Amino acid sequence: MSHPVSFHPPTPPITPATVATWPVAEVLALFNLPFNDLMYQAQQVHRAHFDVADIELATLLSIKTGGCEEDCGYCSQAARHDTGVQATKVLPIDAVMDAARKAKASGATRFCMGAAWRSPKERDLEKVEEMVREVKALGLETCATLGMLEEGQANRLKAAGLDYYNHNLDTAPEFYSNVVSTRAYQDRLDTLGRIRRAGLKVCCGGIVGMGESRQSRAGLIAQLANLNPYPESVPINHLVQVEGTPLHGLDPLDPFEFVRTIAVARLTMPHARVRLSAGRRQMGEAVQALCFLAGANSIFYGDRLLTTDNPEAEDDRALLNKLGLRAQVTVTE
Ligand code: SAM
Ligand code: DTB
Ligand code: SF4
Repeated sequence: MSHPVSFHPPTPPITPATVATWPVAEVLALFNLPFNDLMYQAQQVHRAHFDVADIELATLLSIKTGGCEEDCGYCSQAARHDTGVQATKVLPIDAVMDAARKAKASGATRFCMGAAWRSPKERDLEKVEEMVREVKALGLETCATLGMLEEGQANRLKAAGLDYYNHNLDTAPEFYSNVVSTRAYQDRLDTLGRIRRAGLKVCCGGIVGMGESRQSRAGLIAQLANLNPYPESVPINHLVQVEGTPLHGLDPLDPFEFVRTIAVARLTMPHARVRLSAGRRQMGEAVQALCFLAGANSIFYGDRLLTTDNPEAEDDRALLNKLGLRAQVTVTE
């Protein structure tokens, strides 16, 4: 019988910056396992920590689209990329509440509000605080992704009732400058620290298929797994190639590499919700089914991501039914 390579329980916070729970080499060794062994190990860990039939449904809403001053190479919303995405103002509260009510009625338990900002300004934050309060009052879990935060801003969002803040590391440190030049990896880590200190739950993951090596995919997962504690929610996005962005036209990633990334995330962050995030539409049902087998237990649910299409909600319900999976039910006060 084969045994997992080595599982490390989350370590207590001694000196988080210096204690590397998962050396990159060990994470890479997981990636290098024969596919079936990796899948088997990931399933064992998944089954030890979760009901594998239970899939979390999170619905996304872009509350402020386009016109972003950052230069993330994958993103349709950077002002400097000619992608045809129109910059909008912040959505009015009524539109946000309509979308939240619809998300709840169709079975979502988490509502994630995304804004194309480098960081929120004072007036922006006031609007988001109101959105968070009202969405939370509907009984949905709330999540926001607004760019970099100051300490006080994270505290204010927490006080408004925010449950999760999404802020992705996106790739390995050594690959980051190939993708973004307007901020540093350390800026992302600093915001993640502020989110934690404010008592918010952390949603942090990345993108694969940006031309990175397997070593860099392992580097990303090691960074996530070594956050102390590791994120409660780990979105693994497959790059959605958008015309007009610098990453458009890259060779597509081998789908098994994507599935391996999910499996390694599951093995290294056993208690996390691993979300099969962007790129599902391009993936097809068979690859998605492999991702669920590899330990993914959350999806974005609803016809739209931020600026690109997600599978139709109806098709997702049919897929979950076919696979004998069911939507997770979360009760929030
Ligand atoms: N502006 C904020 C930020 O960058 O943190 C929040 C919104 S941003 C669009 C949130 C995340 O969406 C990014 O960190 C990235 O992981 C993901 N994302 C953006 N464009 C993508 C694409 N074309 N394909 C896959 N994921 C993408
Ligand atoms: C995350 O990791 N993925 C979501 C959410 N967090 C905000 C965003 C995916 C965006 C995909 C491209 C688009 O629709 O613009
Ligand atoms: Fe702006 Fe976020 Fe897009 Fe980067 S990923 S360009 S910060 S919206």
